[in-house]
Amino acid sequence: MKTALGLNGPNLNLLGTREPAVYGSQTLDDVQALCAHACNAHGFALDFRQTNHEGTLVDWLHEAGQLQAAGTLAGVVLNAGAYTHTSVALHDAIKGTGITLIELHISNVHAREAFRHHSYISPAAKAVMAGFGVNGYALAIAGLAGI
Ligand code: CA2
Repeated sequence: MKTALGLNGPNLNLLGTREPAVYGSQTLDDVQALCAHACNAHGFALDFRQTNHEGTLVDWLHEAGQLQAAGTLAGVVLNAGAYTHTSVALHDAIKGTGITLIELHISNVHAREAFRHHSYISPAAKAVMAGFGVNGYALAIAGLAGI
């Protein structure tokens, strides 16, 4: 069975506690349950994580690269949070590992502040998903199943 890796960056542990108009009212635990359901439907195992640290995300992307090399990675769904807009290190890690990765945003970043319009992740990603709320995670997992 292949593994889908759900990686979440800074402040996403706050989901469901503030800014419900932007991010909805579901918690990250709810999102994990939603992803587990989607993975079950598509025959994937789920590995779901969150960190507030950029280097930890880089380490996890390298881990994903090892799974990909072993043929056991379905793909990565990455919500890099604000690091999306700042991190050359994440860009390089995705490029360097050659992993299949979907960039995900809960909100439609293009309808928000200008500083959220640029992504260092997009040029290295297979696909980009934004604006579907937390249900976008399930849609992204379905997308991995179709690749
Ligand atoms: O829309 C998304 O998923 C974002 O990746 C979320 C990031 C933001 O910096 C990106 O521009 C778009 C922020 C995640 C912080 O999430 C919070 C949730 C509830 C309360 C406070 C922050």
